[in-house]
Amino acid sequence: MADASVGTGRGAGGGRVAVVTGASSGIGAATVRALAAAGFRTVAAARRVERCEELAAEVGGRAVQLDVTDEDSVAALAEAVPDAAVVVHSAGGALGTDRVADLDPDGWRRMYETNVLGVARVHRALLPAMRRSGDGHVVVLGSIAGFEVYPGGGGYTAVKHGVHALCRTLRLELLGEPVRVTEIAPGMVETEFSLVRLGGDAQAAAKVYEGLTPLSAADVADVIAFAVTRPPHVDIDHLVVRPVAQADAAHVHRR
Ligand code: 8X3
Repeated sequence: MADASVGTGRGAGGGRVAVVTGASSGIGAATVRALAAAGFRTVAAARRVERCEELAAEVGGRAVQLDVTDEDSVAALAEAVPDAAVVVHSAGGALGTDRVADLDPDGWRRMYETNVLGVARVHRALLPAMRRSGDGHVVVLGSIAGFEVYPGGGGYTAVKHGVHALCRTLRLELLGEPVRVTEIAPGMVETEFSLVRLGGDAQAAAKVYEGLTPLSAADVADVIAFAVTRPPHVDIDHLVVRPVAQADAAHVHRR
Protein backbone atom coordinates (compact mmCIF):
# COMPACT_ATOMS: atom_id res chain seq x y z
CA MET A 1 0.00 0.00 0.00
CA ALA A 2 1.27 3.47 -0.81
CA ASP A 3 2.25 5.57 2.18
CA ALA A 4 1.04 8.93 0.97
CA SER A 5 2.21 10.56 4.18
CA VAL A 6 5.80 10.39 2.94
CA GLY A 7 6.83 13.86 1.88
CA THR A 8 3.32 15.25 2.09
CA GLY A 9 2.52 15.21 5.79
CA ARG A 10 -0.32 12.96 6.94
CA GLY A 11 -3.58 14.82 6.71
CA ALA A 12 -2.40 16.96 3.79
CA GLY A 13 -5.71 16.24 2.06
CA GLY A 14 -7.47 18.25 4.76
CA GLY A 15 -10.69 16.28 4.50
CA ARG A 16 -11.33 17.39 0.90
CA VAL A 17 -13.50 15.05 -1.14
CA ALA A 18 -11.67 13.05 -3.81
CA VAL A 19 -13.57 11.01 -6.41
CA VAL A 20 -11.63 8.23 -8.14
CA THR A 21 -13.06 6.56 -11.25
CA GLY A 22 -11.93 3.06 -12.21
CA ALA A 23 -11.50 2.46 -8.49
CA SER A 24 -12.36 -1.25 -8.48
CA SER A 25 -8.79 -2.35 -9.24
CA GLY A 26 -5.24 -1.36 -10.15
CA ILE A 27 -4.17 2.27 -10.08
CA GLY A 28 -7.67 3.47 -9.19
CA ALA A 29 -7.94 1.27 -6.09
CA ALA A 30 -4.38 2.10 -5.01
CA THR A 31 -5.18 5.80 -5.42
CA VAL A 32 -8.20 5.52 -3.14
CA ARG A 33 -5.95 3.96 -0.48
CA ALA A 34 -3.21 6.57 -0.95
CA LEU A 35 -5.63 9.52 -0.83
CA ALA A 36 -7.44 8.15 2.21
CA ALA A 37 -4.05 7.82 3.95
CA ALA A 38 -3.29 11.41 2.98
CA GLY A 39 -6.44 12.69 4.67
CA PHE A 40 -8.93 12.93 1.79
CA ARG A 41 -12.54 11.77 2.07
CA THR A 42 -12.62 9.28 -0.80
CA VAL A 43 -15.36 8.22 -3.18
CA ALA A 44 -14.50 5.01 -5.03
CA ALA A 45 -16.42 4.80 -8.30
CA ALA A 46 -16.52 1.97 -10.85
CA ARG A 47 -18.85 -0.45 -12.60
CA ARG A 48 -17.86 -3.28 -10.22
CA VAL A 49 -19.41 -1.54 -7.24
CA GLU A 50 -19.02 -4.51 -4.83
CA ARG A 51 -15.24 -4.10 -5.08
CA CYS A 52 -15.61 -0.36 -4.45
CA GLU A 53 -17.77 -1.08 -1.41
CA GLU A 54 -15.10 -3.39 0.03
CA LEU A 55 -12.47 -0.74 -0.59
CA ALA A 56 -14.64 1.98 0.93
CA ALA A 57 -15.16 -0.14 4.03
CA GLU A 58 -11.38 -0.68 4.26
CA VAL A 59 -10.45 3.02 4.06
CA GLY A 60 -13.55 4.57 5.60
CA GLY A 61 -14.78 6.21 2.40
CA ARG A 62 -17.79 5.92 0.10
CA ALA A 63 -18.58 3.83 -2.97
CA VAL A 64 -20.67 4.78 -6.00
CA GLN A 65 -21.48 2.65 -9.04
CA LEU A 66 -20.24 4.35 -12.18
CA ASP A 67 -20.09 3.54 -15.88
CA VAL A 68 -18.22 6.42 -17.52
CA THR A 69 -19.77 5.53 -20.89
CA ASP A 70 -23.31 6.08 -19.57
CA GLU A 71 -24.68 9.64 -19.28
CA ASP A 72 -27.25 8.71 -16.60
CA SER A 73 -24.66 6.94 -14.49
CA VAL A 74 -22.34 9.97 -14.67
CA ALA A 75 -25.23 12.33 -13.79
CA ALA A 76 -26.02 10.14 -10.76
CA LEU A 77 -22.38 10.41 -9.64
CA ALA A 78 -22.53 14.22 -9.81
CA GLU A 79 -25.71 14.18 -7.74
CA ALA A 80 -24.18 11.82 -5.18
CA VAL A 81 -21.01 13.89 -4.75
CA PRO A 82 -21.92 17.61 -4.81
CA ASP A 83 -18.79 18.39 -2.78
CA ALA A 84 -16.16 16.80 -5.05
CA ALA A 85 -12.93 18.82 -5.01
CA VAL A 86 -10.49 16.36 -6.55
CA VAL A 87 -11.41 14.05 -9.43
CA VAL A 88 -8.98 11.32 -10.45
CA HIS A 89 -9.88 9.84 -13.84
CA SER A 90 -8.47 6.33 -13.72
CA ALA A 91 -11.15 4.50 -15.73
CA GLY A 92 -9.77 3.49 -19.11
CA GLY A 93 -7.35 1.01 -20.58
CA ALA A 94 -6.35 -0.77 -23.74
CA LEU A 95 -8.05 -3.38 -25.93
CA GLY A 96 -5.98 -5.39 -28.37
CA THR A 97 -2.64 -5.05 -30.11
CA ASP A 98 -3.87 -4.97 -33.72
CA ARG A 99 -1.80 -3.41 -36.40
CA VAL A 100 -3.66 -0.70 -38.24
CA ALA A 101 -4.07 -3.01 -41.25
CA ASP A 102 -5.98 -5.43 -38.99
CA LEU A 103 -8.20 -2.73 -37.53
CA ASP A 104 -10.96 -3.81 -35.15
CA PRO A 105 -13.11 -0.66 -35.20
CA ASP A 106 -15.25 -1.89 -32.33
CA GLY A 107 -12.30 -2.18 -29.91
CA TRP A 108 -10.95 1.22 -30.98
CA ARG A 109 -14.39 2.77 -30.52
CA ARG A 110 -14.75 1.26 -27.04
CA MET A 111 -11.31 2.58 -26.06
CA TYR A 112 -12.25 6.07 -27.23
CA GLU A 113 -15.58 5.91 -25.38
CA THR A 114 -13.96 5.01 -22.08
CA ASN A 115 -10.63 6.83 -22.18
CA VAL A 116 -11.53 10.09 -23.93
CA LEU A 117 -15.30 10.57 -23.76
CA GLY A 118 -15.34 9.01 -20.28
CA VAL A 119 -12.98 11.67 -18.96
CA ALA A 120 -14.87 14.45 -20.74
CA ARG A 121 -18.27 13.28 -19.50
CA VAL A 122 -17.20 12.91 -15.86
CA HIS A 123 -15.37 16.24 -16.05
CA ARG A 124 -18.43 18.07 -17.41
CA ALA A 125 -20.59 16.61 -14.64
CA LEU A 126 -18.21 17.32 -11.74
CA LEU A 127 -16.74 20.67 -12.80
CA PRO A 128 -19.45 22.72 -10.99
CA ALA A 129 -18.57 20.91 -7.73
CA MET A 130 -14.83 21.45 -8.27
CA ARG A 131 -15.47 25.15 -8.93
CA ARG A 132 -17.57 25.44 -5.78
CA SER A 133 -14.78 23.83 -3.74
CA GLY A 134 -12.55 26.83 -4.45
CA ASP A 135 -9.57 24.52 -5.08
CA GLY A 136 -10.55 21.91 -7.62
CA HIS A 137 -8.14 19.43 -9.12
CA VAL A 138 -8.57 17.24 -12.19
CA VAL A 139 -6.10 14.34 -12.36
CA VAL A 140 -6.14 12.27 -15.53
CA LEU A 141 -4.37 8.95 -15.99
CA GLY A 142 -2.73 9.33 -19.36
CA SER A 143 0.17 7.17 -20.47
CA ILE A 144 3.50 7.33 -22.22
CA ALA A 145 1.28 6.16 -25.10
CA GLY A 146 -0.01 9.73 -25.06
CA PHE A 147 3.20 10.94 -26.70
CA GLU A 148 4.95 7.79 -27.98
CA VAL A 149 3.86 5.17 -30.54
CA TYR A 150 4.78 1.57 -31.30
CA PRO A 151 3.78 -1.11 -33.84
CA GLY A 152 0.56 -2.79 -32.74
CA GLY A 153 -0.32 0.10 -30.46
CA GLY A 154 -2.20 2.29 -32.96
CA GLY A 155 -5.64 2.12 -31.33
CA TYR A 156 -4.40 2.69 -27.79
CA THR A 157 -1.79 5.34 -28.63
CA ALA A 158 -4.32 7.27 -30.74
CA VAL A 159 -6.69 7.27 -27.79
CA LYS A 160 -4.04 8.27 -25.22
CA HIS A 161 -2.80 11.01 -27.57
CA GLY A 162 -6.45 12.13 -27.46
CA VAL A 163 -6.37 12.10 -23.65
CA HIS A 164 -3.20 14.21 -23.75
CA ALA A 165 -4.88 16.71 -26.09
CA LEU A 166 -7.91 16.82 -23.79
CA CYS A 167 -5.70 17.63 -20.79
CA ARG A 168 -3.91 20.42 -22.67
CA THR A 169 -7.30 21.80 -23.72
CA LEU A 170 -8.61 21.74 -20.14
CA ARG A 171 -5.49 23.54 -18.97
CA LEU A 172 -6.33 26.38 -21.40
CA GLU A 173 -10.07 26.39 -20.81
CA LEU A 174 -9.69 26.48 -17.02
CA LEU A 175 -6.98 29.14 -16.98
CA GLY A 176 -7.96 31.79 -14.43
CA GLU A 177 -10.17 29.40 -12.47
CA PRO A 178 -9.27 27.63 -9.23
CA VAL A 179 -9.12 24.20 -10.89
CA ARG A 180 -5.80 22.46 -11.45
CA VAL A 181 -5.21 19.94 -14.23
CA THR A 182 -2.63 17.17 -13.84
CA GLU A 183 -1.89 14.48 -16.39
CA ILE A 184 -0.01 11.48 -15.02
CA ALA A 185 1.69 9.46 -17.76
CA PRO A 186 2.92 6.07 -16.53
CA GLY A 187 4.89 3.51 -18.48
CA MET A 188 4.64 -0.17 -17.59
CA VAL A 189 2.51 -0.77 -14.51
CA GLU A 190 1.61 -4.32 -13.52
CA THR A 191 -2.17 -4.33 -13.01
CA GLU A 192 -5.07 -5.97 -14.89
CA PHE A 193 -4.08 -3.67 -17.79
CA SER A 194 -2.31 -6.31 -19.93
CA LEU A 195 -4.76 -9.07 -19.01
CA VAL A 196 -7.65 -6.96 -20.29
CA ARG A 197 -5.70 -5.77 -23.32
CA LEU A 198 -4.82 -9.33 -24.29
CA GLY A 199 -8.36 -10.63 -23.92
CA GLY A 200 -7.79 -12.49 -20.64
CA ASP A 201 -4.69 -14.46 -21.78
CA ALA A 202 -2.85 -14.65 -18.43
CA GLN A 203 0.29 -16.22 -19.91
CA ALA A 204 0.68 -13.51 -22.55
CA ALA A 205 -0.04 -10.83 -19.94
CA ALA A 206 2.66 -12.19 -17.59
CA LYS A 207 5.16 -12.13 -20.50
CA VAL A 208 4.74 -8.37 -20.85
CA TYR A 209 6.48 -7.91 -17.48
CA GLU A 210 8.88 -10.86 -17.71
CA GLY A 211 12.50 -10.13 -16.74
CA LEU A 212 11.96 -6.62 -15.41
CA THR A 213 10.46 -4.89 -12.40
CA PRO A 214 7.45 -2.90 -13.58
CA LEU A 215 5.86 -0.10 -11.60
CA SER A 216 3.16 -1.17 -9.16
CA ALA A 217 -0.23 0.51 -8.89
CA ALA A 218 0.94 1.86 -5.50
CA ASP A 219 3.97 3.52 -7.15
CA VAL A 220 1.63 5.50 -9.40
CA ALA A 221 -0.80 6.23 -6.57
CA ASP A 222 2.09 7.73 -4.58
CA VAL A 223 2.76 10.15 -7.42
CA ILE A 224 -0.93 11.10 -7.60
CA ALA A 225 -1.00 11.70 -3.84
CA PHE A 226 2.04 13.94 -4.24
CA ALA A 227 0.38 15.96 -7.03
CA VAL A 228 -2.86 16.58 -5.12
CA THR A 229 -1.16 17.60 -1.88
CA ARG A 230 0.89 20.48 -3.32
CA PRO A 231 -0.14 24.02 -2.31
CA PRO A 232 -3.09 25.41 -4.35
CA HIS A 233 -0.88 27.58 -6.61
CA VAL A 234 1.26 24.58 -7.71
CA ASP A 235 0.10 22.54 -10.69
CA ILE A 236 2.00 19.33 -11.43
CA ASP A 237 1.12 19.69 -15.09
CA HIS A 238 2.37 16.57 -16.93
CA LEU A 239 4.22 13.93 -15.00
CA VAL A 240 5.91 10.93 -16.65
CA VAL A 241 6.80 7.91 -14.49
CA ARG A 242 8.35 4.68 -15.78
CA PRO A 243 10.20 1.68 -14.45
CA VAL A 244 13.98 2.12 -14.58
CA ALA A 245 14.06 -0.76 -17.09
CA GLN A 246 11.87 1.09 -19.62
CA ALA A 247 13.40 3.88 -21.71
CA ASP A 248 10.34 4.29 -23.93
CA ALA A 249 7.30 2.30 -25.02
CA ALA A 250 9.38 0.13 -27.37
CA HIS A 251 12.68 -0.12 -25.43
CA VAL A 252 12.81 -2.18 -22.27
CA HIS A 253 15.71 -3.99 -20.62
CA ARG A 254 14.96 -7.56 -19.56
CA ARG A 255 17.23 -9.58 -17.30
C1 8X3 B 1 0.64 1.70 -20.85
C2 8X3 B 1 2.06 2.06 -21.04
O1 8X3 B 1 4.40 1.10 -21.46
O2 8X3 B 1 2.68 -0.48 -20.81
O3 8X3 B 1 -0.15 2.82 -20.61
O4 8X3 B 1 2.64 0.52 -23.03
S1 8X3 B 1 2.99 0.74 -21.62
